[in-house]
Amino acid sequence: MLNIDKETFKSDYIQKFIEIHGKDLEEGTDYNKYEALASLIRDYVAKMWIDTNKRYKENKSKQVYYFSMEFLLGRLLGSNLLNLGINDLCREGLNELGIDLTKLEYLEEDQGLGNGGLGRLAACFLDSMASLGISGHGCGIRYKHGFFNQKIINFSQVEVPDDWLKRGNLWEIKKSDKARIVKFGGEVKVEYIDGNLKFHHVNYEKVQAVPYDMPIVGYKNNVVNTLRLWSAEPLSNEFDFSSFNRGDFKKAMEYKDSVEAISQVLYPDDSFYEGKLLRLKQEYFFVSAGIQSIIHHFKSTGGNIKELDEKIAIHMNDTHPTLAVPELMRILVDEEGIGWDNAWRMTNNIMSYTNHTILAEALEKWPVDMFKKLLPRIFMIIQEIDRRFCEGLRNKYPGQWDKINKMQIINGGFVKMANLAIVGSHSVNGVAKLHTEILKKQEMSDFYYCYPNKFNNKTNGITHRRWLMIANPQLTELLKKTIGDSFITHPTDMINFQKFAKDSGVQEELKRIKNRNKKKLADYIYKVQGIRVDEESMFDVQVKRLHAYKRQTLNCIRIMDLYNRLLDNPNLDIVPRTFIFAGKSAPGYYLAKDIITLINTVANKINNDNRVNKKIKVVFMENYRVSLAETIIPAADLSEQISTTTKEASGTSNMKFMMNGAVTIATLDGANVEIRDEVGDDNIVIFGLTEREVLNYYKNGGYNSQKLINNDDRIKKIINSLIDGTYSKDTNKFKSIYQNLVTYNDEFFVIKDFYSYLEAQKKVDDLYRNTSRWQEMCAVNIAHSGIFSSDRTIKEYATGIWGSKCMYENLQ
Ligand code: 26W
Repeated sequence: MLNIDKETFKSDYIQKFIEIHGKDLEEGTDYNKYEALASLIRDYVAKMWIDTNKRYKENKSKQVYYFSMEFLLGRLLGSNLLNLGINDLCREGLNELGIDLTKLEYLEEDQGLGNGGLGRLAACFLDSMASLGISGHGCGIRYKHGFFNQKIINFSQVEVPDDWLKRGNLWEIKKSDKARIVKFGGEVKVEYIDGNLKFHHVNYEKVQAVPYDMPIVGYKNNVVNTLRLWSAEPLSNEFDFSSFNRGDFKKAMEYKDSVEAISQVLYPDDSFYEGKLLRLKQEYFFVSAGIQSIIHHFKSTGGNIKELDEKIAIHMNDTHPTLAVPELMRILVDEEGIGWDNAWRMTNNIMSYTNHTILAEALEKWPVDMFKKLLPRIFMIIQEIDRRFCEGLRNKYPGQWDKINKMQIINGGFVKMANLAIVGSHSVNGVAKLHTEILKKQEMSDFYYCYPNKFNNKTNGITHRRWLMIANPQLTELLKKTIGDSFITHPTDMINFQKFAKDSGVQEELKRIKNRNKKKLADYIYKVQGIRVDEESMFDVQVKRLHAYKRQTLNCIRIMDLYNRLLDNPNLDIVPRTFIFAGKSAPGYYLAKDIITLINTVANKINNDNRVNKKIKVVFMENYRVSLAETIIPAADLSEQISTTTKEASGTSNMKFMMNGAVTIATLDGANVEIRDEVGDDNIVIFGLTEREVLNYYKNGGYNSQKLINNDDRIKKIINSLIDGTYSKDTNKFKSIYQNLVTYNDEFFVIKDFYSYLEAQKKVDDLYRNTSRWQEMCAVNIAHSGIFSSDRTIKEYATGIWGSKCMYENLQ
């Protein structure tokens, strides 16, 4: 914890301001003031950072490296102030200087280097590792452009590039002296020396990987870990200067552009794999640079390479970093001269892998021809891994060719990344109990029966520091007042709040807090979208990536149905609701984009219809991102977690909502199941097909959406309104959605679950009308949310997978 007093802070701040801006504080813009504050905080952090690294070196503690293509950090000023323990002090100090800290915090650009769940999970994990005193660091890519900004124009999504670095990033430090070379293309020459094969990679193209380090501050524990993000930069001596001098700029520029392209932009695909060469380049680029730098650091701090697997652990966040397996083998075998068997044993001990989705279209597989050309030596190593693996399989399963083919790493002209990740790791985990069971029994069953001990579950979590303490300070205060502050370092202590669930004073306070958060959101909605919403209405929220399996369509068609019913019967007795949506679609995912257009079109119609707009309003909030989530989630009454059962691996917004005292309406999918187990059936509203039913339909058929629609006038009316001009004169506009539900037999059972969903929504209305009962439910949800802190998850990873220790006893 940083030890400074307010006066010192104030004078440091003024000094810093003058130093970086060369003018007086009074002359500065708000952004100047933000810059001075962030720079000062970075200075404060710097010493702790150095000390932490010294301690790690002295204690020879095992280092964990979390490899991820994505880190969705959001804003950092607030979380750094909180974790340093100087939030209040800074707020007061700045106040005395006439500066509003909150205003400065809002000026920070979100660091949006991730798509959704997987990237945000990585960010929560970094926060928890540092806060638990685990020597765990992130390794990823410093994309020049993060996830695109979403604008809604004419009711539809338009993508605008994210230029988050335009004013610089005050949290990073460029470490040019730690740059590494990553090799692409070329050929491999084989030599036979003293009875051993030697491999020489020649004629390759060199790409320079330059690290930018960011401090990851632990909560009041003097720990600062590192997030190292790699940027691709051309090497000046790789330019063909002779051609440059001859005026052939083109060639030189081509090299420069092709290198810079590697870290230019984050792929905006979520759960959808495209076999793009540039993506494969990105994957090898950061993994190779990361592993090289780990080995270099290990050796330069006196480590013996033969003990590498006792001293480091590398975690692969989904299959995107799987080339870490052959890259580590390459370095151990080709560069360190370690024999294959030993290198393989060590690699296996070091690597672990998390699967985040069972969707078939998300499985990465690279065409062999493309792979071989880009990474010739890595390809050879994978071939050798595969050869040995299949030899083992043939002994174990003689004659079972189907099984062996399915498990093979290189098969059917593709390199299958999940197979490589499983074979190369000592641990494979799913992200919620149900998801892990599905992996074991269905998607990865062959591997599970082959290596039952590798498979384990680690239910996801969220950092309660950002998602409760920063996002909802008033609720945090209420918890401190009622149960003390032990929950901050021991989040499962939140269970003590259960005692207050029926306390009318606490219930009233909970309602007051929610109302304040709702007012804040309502003001924001009015400010940015010009829509006035009723703060007294129930805020019914679905915010997440747009995806057919997440079923924003189900939510939307029940709103269309409600609209029909209100028009039929203006006195219909319902709880007034504001339906809030937000989320981005992948730019090439046309169905998801059409769903956004539909929601906005329905919103426009309903919001402008005076017959109904006192009772219901629909808002699609533009540009969903971490900072917006921090405003929306604490204001939600109802959390929509309505994916088709079996499809959502875990979900993590479900945990964020619960922690902020929203009630969940959910299918028994992903971590919803565990939330239900925690809070009990009385404190969550469950609907829809079960896992068994869904899997049975997928396996044996028997579902016919057309029949259901044709036999039901109410459903028929809604579905037809997609194409009969009710919502758009252009009757083709929502045809893709219509066809999806009708012609293509509704892959995600929207129609099948429709009535069950309506019934559940009716139950929500009834519960909400009973204010005391509703507040009790909110309190129970808050009390049980502690187990979904990522501190719990990370402890499980540390003890169950990485074999690393928490440094601080009080956090055990
Ligand atoms: C290569 C294309 C691609 C891109 C992203 C494939 C797969 C992904 C991610 C794994 C998708 C993702 O973010 N999955 C989400 O991970 C969360 C964290 O574990 C879970 O909570 C979500 O349920 C899961 O959808």
